[in-house]
Amino acid sequence: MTALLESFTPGLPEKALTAADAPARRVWRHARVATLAGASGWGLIERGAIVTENARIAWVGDEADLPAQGNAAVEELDLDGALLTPGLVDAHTHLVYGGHRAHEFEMRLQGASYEEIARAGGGIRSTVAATRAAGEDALFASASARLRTLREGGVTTVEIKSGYGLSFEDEARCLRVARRLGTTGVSVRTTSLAAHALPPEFEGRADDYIAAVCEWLPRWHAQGLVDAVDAFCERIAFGTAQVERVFAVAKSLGLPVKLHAEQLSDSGGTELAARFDALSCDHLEYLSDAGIAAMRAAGTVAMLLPGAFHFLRETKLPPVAALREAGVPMAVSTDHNPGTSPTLSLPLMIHLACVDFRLTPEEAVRGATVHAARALGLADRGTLAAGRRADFALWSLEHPRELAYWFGHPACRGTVVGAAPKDLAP
Ligand code: DI6
Ligand code: FE
Repeated sequence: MTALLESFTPGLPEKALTAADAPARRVWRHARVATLAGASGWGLIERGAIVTENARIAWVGDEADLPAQGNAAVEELDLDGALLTPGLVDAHTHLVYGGHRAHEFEMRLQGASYEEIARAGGGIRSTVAATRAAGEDALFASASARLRTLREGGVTTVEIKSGYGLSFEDEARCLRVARRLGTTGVSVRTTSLAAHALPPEFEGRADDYIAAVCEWLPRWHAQGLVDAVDAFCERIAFGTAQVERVFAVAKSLGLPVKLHAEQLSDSGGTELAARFDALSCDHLEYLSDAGIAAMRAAGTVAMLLPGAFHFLRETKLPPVAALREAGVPMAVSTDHNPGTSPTLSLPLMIHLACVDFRLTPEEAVRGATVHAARALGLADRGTLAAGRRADFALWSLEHPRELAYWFGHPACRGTVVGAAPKDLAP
């Protein structure tokens, strides 16, 4: 039996075992497994084991009940008592961009508001300028370093939005970079967020910009660059009528939609998104009761982003108790971006979701696994059960509630994506 946690050390290049050098079937023994497979509870198996066939889970249960493996070539891996959870899913990031905005952070600490900085031409627009100036390889290099940090925090699936190019070619470049990031050991879903802000060349012509986005979307889609469509519905960005035009094109292409909604004000975006059966509505600090009812009826996930709440020193809380009461599933993600949430730790967001938003540890961990997967429309991950993808995170923890308890230092020992180990550390 291979002592897995000794055979993969951090800092080495990827040691992903490929189909060519590994048997199709693996038995992962000696782990404390939190499956999250039921409707509630951790699904904890104290002395657990998992059998994988190629990239999927074939069996999960108590090691004492492990089915006989017959004569098939099987690789046995000893997980040394680590806690094993579903790989974390970061379902809302803006990972591809040039530069950073530390100077605006200082301005805000001096009292300037996010909206004031945006209206004065800073904010998203300053990142657009830096992104346009960066070549594809430079964007890939900076984003892949960030992605590696996310992965070191247990992330095995990440959604990556465009939205800092804001022209046909600049958005396409960012989406190509996002696709390429999917070859580095994390599953990637791409989202077009061309309707993020008005680029300077369209100043005063927001409707013309939206018309351009509606023309560009089918072309990005034809290039295989887009899995979903997002927009920023806000008084400093686009109104519901403009977002509706973009969503209509998404629908005609068969692409699911999601929306940055009610982050700085109640703009009614949630109701619009629900009419388009949105996968998720994101942020939601200013969400109304009508918005909650619309999400509930549409089965839309409430995507909570405590990093942006913290970084903007927001005081208005998203209506978590009402969402819980309505049975709207709540997801938790990083919203990694240079303007409002420059964090690369999803476990830290789990902690903040508990302390600031009052989620229970179990809700927050489900929010970063099961419900985040649902927010991406992915039914094949987020829990550990037969038939699901073999995407795991391994932790030096005794109980999954500790994912919410410790904060600011990673306990992740490595990840497994599609049954292939990634940098597992002793
Ligand atoms: N809401 C956000 O929090 C980010 N985008 C958005 O629509 C912020 C993006 C930025 O400031 O660069
Ligand atoms: Fe965002």
